[in-house]
Amino acid sequence: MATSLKNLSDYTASTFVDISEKRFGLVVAEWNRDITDVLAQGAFDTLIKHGAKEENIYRNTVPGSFELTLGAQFLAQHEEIDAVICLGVVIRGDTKHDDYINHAVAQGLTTVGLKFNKPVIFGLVTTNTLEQAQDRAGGKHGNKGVEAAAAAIHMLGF
Ligand code: RBF
Repeated sequence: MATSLKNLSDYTASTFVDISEKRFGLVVAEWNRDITDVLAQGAFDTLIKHGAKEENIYRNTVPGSFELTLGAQFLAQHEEIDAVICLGVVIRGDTKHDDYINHAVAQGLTTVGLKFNKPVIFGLVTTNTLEQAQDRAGGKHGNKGVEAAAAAIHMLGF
C-alpha cells in the first residue's frame, strides 16, 4: 500500500510491552544524512517515550543504506540486544542503483532477523524524489523512524 495512504506514526500503543529493560540497536545510514537524522531522532524519541532507557539505545552509523545489513548483523549478534532498527533513505536516480540497494537491504535484513531470531526492522525510505523522502521524515506523511521504532516494540511483544 502506498505510504501516502497509510501513516503509522499515529500507531496504537495499547499492545506494547514493557521495554524499560530492553536494549535496542539503531543503525543509521549517513547517505542523505539530513533526512536520516530526522528518522533517527523520531525512532529514539519513540523508544524513550515508551519507556526505553537512553543508555540501552546503541546508535551506530553506516556509510550508506547498502551497509545497513552488516551494521544490523554486528549489533544483532550480541545476545543483549533485543531488537535492531535500521534507517536509511534511498532516492531513485537516473540509474537502477536504488533497485539493487533496496532489494539487497530488504533481503539482508530479513536474513539477519531470521538468523538471530529477533526483530530487525526495515526503516528504509525509498522514494522517487527528495521531497517525497522529506514528507516521510517529519513531513506530511509522518516520520518513518517513529514507525520503525513502534514496529520494533510491537514485535518484542510477540
Ligand atoms: N546510499 C543510500 O543510503 N541512499 C542512496 O540514495 C544511495 N545512492 C547511491 C547511488 C550510487 C550510484 C551509489 C554507488 C551508491 C549509493 N548509495 C546510497 C550508497 C550505498 O548505499 C553504499 O554505501 C555504497 O555503495 C558503498 O557500499
